[in-house]
Amino acid sequence: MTDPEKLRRRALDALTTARARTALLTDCVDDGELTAQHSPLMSPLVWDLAHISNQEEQWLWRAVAGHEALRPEIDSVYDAFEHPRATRPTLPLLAPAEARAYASDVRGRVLDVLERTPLEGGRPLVDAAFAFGMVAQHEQQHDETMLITHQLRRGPAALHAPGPPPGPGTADLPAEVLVPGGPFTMGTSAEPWALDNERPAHTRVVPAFFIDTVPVTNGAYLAFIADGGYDDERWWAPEGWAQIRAHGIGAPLFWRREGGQWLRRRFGVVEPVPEDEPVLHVSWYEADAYARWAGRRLPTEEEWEKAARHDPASGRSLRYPWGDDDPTPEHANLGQRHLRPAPAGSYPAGRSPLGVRQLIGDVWEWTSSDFLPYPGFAAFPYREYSEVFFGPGHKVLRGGSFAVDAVACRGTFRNWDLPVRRQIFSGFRTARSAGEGAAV
Ligand code: AVJ
Ligand code: FE
Repeated sequence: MTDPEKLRRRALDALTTARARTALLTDCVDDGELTAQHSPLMSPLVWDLAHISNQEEQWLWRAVAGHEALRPEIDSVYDAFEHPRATRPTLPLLAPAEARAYASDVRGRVLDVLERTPLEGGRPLVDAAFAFGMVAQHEQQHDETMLITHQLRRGPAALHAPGPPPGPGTADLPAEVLVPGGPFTMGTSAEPWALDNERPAHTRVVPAFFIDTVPVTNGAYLAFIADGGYDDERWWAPEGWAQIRAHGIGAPLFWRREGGQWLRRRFGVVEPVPEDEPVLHVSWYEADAYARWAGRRLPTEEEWEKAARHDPASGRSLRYPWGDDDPTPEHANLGQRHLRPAPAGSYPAGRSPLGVRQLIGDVWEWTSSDFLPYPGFAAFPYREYSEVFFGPGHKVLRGGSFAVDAVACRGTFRNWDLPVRRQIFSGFRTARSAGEGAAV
């Protein structure tokens, strides 16, 4: 991946793929829906649309190519740190037609820059080869954010996609996999588009542990609900107990019980909760409570990454559970190809060397870990990507959901959020230290 022509083609491809998805997410609703705020947790879709292009302008047109701002007056409107999401509808936002015109103006200029910029021997402000990948990932991350907004939006479905293939199920799979103790390489110094928080590669010694072969399913989670899990304070961290009491929470977000049956709303469609699918839209507190109820715990972030990347045969850390090749549809459920996770046990070709499945794609997996810098961390290219979020307030999620594009997904990729969040495409799997507790 150091060949500049290959990087240029990959950047063009990543930018084009991201823009097609942005168009899909913003062309399927009318101007009223684009400018409306569907939830105080989210921006109006038209804010994301122009924010994507404002970042692209700042990093590629200005920082890499050295040009003046195209519209300096709008930078502050699209600065995520100046304006929290709840207040964004009150800003002087570009109207949908203006936002689209701005987006295509910026993209036209940026493609020109991509053609003419040497992708080796980076410029002082930002390394050009990295910057194109960062901008493509940023757009895809906001595409996932916009998909969350679509899920929160009321009214008939605006998005449609085929369901995932049925998959082989879990009958022939062990419930858990033993990951042997010892050192492994966590993080990366080699991936050209890895973000600052994934760097640098370093050695961690991880004691032996067991981890679930597949993510926790709706069926398993229903047993926790049926057993009174939401009414038993023993399982809950104090802040989690306070949250479920204050808001009357008794099931994952978007679920409701009707006539003895659990239903869920999914992108405008109400349907029975499928028992074989990984559970989605749970907070860190719900994941943590379930794990305690099951006599287990959430994996730490380093356990998760060791399960996903460590190859006991070579002692090496792989880019993905299946090896070093980029993801294909046989490996994982990524890229909003389906508007839901695939049944547990799917994608045998995507399993890790030890046999753990669906680590990449389907649902983001909560880990027990706080979001912290790796030893040797250096903020790059701006402190507000990761550094300002480090600390005990944010929990790490790993693996990526069905709404994550391959360009923003690696065995090393780290996501984070507040432990109360449930609108994100979050699920989990459980673990236990070797030699402790009983297999469930
Ligand atoms: C990494 C998903 C937490 O959406 O807040 C987008 C990604 N950073 N624009 C977020 C991000 C700046 C970020 N997350
Ligand atoms: Fe952003």
